[in-house]
Amino acid sequence: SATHIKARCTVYPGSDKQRFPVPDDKVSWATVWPEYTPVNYTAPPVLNNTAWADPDIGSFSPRFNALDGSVDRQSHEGDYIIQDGRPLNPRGRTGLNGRGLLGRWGPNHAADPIVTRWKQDSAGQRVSHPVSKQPVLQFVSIKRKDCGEWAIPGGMVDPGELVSLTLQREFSEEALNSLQASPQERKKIQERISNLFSSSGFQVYKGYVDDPRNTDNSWMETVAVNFHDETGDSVSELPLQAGDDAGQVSWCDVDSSQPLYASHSDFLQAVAEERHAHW
Ligand code: RP5
Ligand code: MG
Ligand code: MG
Repeated sequence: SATHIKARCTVYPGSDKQRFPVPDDKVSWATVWPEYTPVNYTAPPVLNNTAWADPDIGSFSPRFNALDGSVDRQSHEGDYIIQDGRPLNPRGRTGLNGRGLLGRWGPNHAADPIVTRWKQDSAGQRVSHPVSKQPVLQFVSIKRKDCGEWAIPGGMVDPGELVSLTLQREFSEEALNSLQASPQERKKIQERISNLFSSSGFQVYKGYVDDPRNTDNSWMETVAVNFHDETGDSVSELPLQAGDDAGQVSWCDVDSSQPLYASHSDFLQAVAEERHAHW
C-alpha cells in the first residue's frame, strides 16, 4: 500500500491548523522519531456532537477492532494498534492527532457509488479517445462544497446501515437531491435507480482512503462500487441535481488527467481497467 499524501496536507481542512511536517521516510510508525510532536485538533462541531461523533477518550473506552454495538470499529486494513487508548492510523503519521473533522476514533466508514456510462457523440455513437483509442467512460461526479474539489458522490455509512443502502442513499442525496424532493418525487427517484443499484455492482476497492481529513487517530475507509449503465438508458436518463454536500453535479469523463478528491482517482483507474476503457 502506497504512502498517504493528502492525509499529510499542510493546512488541516476547515481550520488554520498546520500539520507537523512528516517526510516520506518518517511516515511509518515503525520508524522511531522522538522529535515528532503532532498538533492536536478536534473540530468544535465534532466535540459538540453526540449524534454522529464519539465522546472524547478518557470518559469513553469503545471496543476497538470490533463491532461496537451498531458502530463498526473494524478496519478493512486488518487490526490497528491502540496506543495510550487511541487508535493509530494504519498508514502512519499525519502530523496531527485528535479527530479533526472526523466523528469516530479509528475508522470512519464511507461508501462510494461510481455510476458510469459510455460517452456518446450527438449521433449516439461511442466516443473513443484520440490517443489511447479506447472507449471513454463517464461517471457521475459532484463538486464538494467543503473544498471545491470534484469527487465521487460518497458518504458515511450510518451505524447499522447496509453498505448497499448507503451507496444508493448517498447517490440519491448528492447527485439527485432526494432530500429536497417531495415524498412522491423521492419514490420516483427510488424506482428509477433501484434497477441499477439492485445489481450487485462491481466492487472496485475496499480499504483506507487518503483523505485530507485523516489524522493520526481517525481516518476514512470506504467500499467503492461501480454501477454501470451499459446501454445508457437507465440512470443516464435521470436529471442530475446537486444536493446535500454537493455544490454541482455532472457526468465527467473518466481520465487520468482529471484531478479528484482524496484517492478517488485510484478507484476510477480500477473501473477503467475493468471495463477496458480509456484512462
Ligand atoms: C471520502 O470521503 C470517501 O471516499 C467518501 O467519498 C467521502 C465521505 O465523506 P463525506 O462525503 O460524507 O464528507 O474519503
Ligand atoms: Mg452525503
Ligand atoms: Mg458526501
